[in-house]
Amino acid sequence: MNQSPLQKARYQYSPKLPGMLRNGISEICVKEGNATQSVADQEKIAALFPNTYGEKEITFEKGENTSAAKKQVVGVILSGGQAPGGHNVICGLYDALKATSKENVLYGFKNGPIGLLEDNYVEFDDAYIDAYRNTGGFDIIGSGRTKLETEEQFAVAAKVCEKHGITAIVIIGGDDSNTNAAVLAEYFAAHNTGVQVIGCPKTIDGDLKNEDIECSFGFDTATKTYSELIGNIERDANSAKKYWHFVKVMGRSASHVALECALETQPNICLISEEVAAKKQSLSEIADYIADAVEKRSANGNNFGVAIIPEGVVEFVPEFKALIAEINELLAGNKTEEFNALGSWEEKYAFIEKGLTAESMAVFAILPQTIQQQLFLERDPHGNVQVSLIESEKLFSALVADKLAERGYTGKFNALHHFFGYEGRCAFPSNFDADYCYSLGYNAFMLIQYGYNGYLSKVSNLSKPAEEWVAGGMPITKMMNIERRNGEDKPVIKKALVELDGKPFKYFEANRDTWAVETAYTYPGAIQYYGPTEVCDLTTRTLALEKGE
Ligand code: FBP
Repeated sequence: MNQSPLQKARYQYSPKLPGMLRNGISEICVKEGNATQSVADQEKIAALFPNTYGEKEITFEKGENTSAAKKQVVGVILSGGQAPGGHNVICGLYDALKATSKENVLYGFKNGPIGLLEDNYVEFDDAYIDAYRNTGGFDIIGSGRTKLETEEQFAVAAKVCEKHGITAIVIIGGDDSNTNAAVLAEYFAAHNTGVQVIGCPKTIDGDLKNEDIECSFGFDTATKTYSELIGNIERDANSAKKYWHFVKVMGRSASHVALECALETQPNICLISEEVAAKKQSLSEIADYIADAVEKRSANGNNFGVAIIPEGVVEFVPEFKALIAEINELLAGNKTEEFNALGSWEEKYAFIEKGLTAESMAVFAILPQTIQQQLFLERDPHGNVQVSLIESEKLFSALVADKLAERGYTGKFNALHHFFGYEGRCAFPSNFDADYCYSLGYNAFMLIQYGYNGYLSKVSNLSKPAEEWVAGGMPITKMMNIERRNGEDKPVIKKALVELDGKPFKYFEANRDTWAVETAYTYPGAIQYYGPTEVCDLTTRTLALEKGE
């Protein structure tokens, strides 16, 4: 394979471990803390996890390693969307495992959780691992979105583990995958399989975080990548002074990515979905808010701007949510065929008009026709509207154009559109993500070696230099509560949305009116892998603000 100069150089990078893990495997001891409780619904969660609930939080320290000598055969799985650093989790895991004993084995199950069920795997060796050190992507073994959640699947997983003599499974995934990791851990314990399960917190969305997990890996690199591009666009906008750029950024539901990019680049507008929901903002109100900025800037001679739109925002607009629910109902079952049989858009429109309530029709009517049609064309296998495919950046620029026209605005408003998502998911991990991920993997092996089951690999104190990071583990059940999912009460890890009373949002809120009117852009530039520490090892503004820095 032809390698870029950067890839060759990154092979030589040595990821930084937390100080307490730097003295070699024989010098890592464990300190047990207090017994834990789930964040809510304690009785219910305890009843669902009789074998793994209430375990102690643990921290690793420098000291004599007292773990039992045992051959470890570990299987690792990458689950869900790509996030920069996944390869380094596997590298850290492999290095710790081999440093403990050359006899230890690491298998990678291919293409996500399905690899475990289909017994589709690769056995890692030095050459294989070395080709992926400090690189982006999940192509080392591939990823997938199959969920490991049923008893039948767990039974198959147990058989596969037995066949290979597997002692532990490491699942690298987001909130859902780690929820399932906890359920699998409980199953393995209840069935005396002797197989441990350890999770690692992944997702660029940044929504797997809580009082124990300061951030999921990949968020740092992905937001730096988007922020670089947004900063470049801001500079272009400020040079040409003729376009308003509407930039949609990934993040299925929570707006952490949008908020971090706004903190990095100080755009004129950034919508925060959680605020839209809290204030029950309508599409019209949001369009008014953006149009106000367009008018004020135009009055100052600035016919340009940058607006960041979080991917999931439309689902947080109450009236839009109601519209989607009605459309799903309108086309349920064989009504889709009836709809599709209608010839022209006019006929379809009349069908829609007849089927929607007056409130939802009023919302539908103000949408640009391309968006109206998207709502009926893009359906998932269950026939539901695929909200994530709605081009919300185009939706909002069109609504703003309509608003301006209504107001009799005579200035200029030329919109351009962008979507940044996949561009950031497989970038070479920043030094932060390279170090954090390697540490998560290394640490996951220490949790295995010390016999823990149903734990999330935890590395904290992340806003400080890696030397001061704290390595340990937290029972996954501690992060769980009961939520209603598909009509059933389920134990799940609570998804972290942007907190409107949190410091990152408060900082943004305190500054955004100025940023809306003035041109206060900041240009983060490309991720730097080599150079001054204050440039290369810096983590996110979100984390710094959360830590009061
Ligand atoms: P994970 O939650 O699995 O990490 O994936 C996050 C994400 O990148 C979202 O930001 C995005 O909405 C989604 O995946 C896209 O999914 P897909 O890769 O299946 O198109």
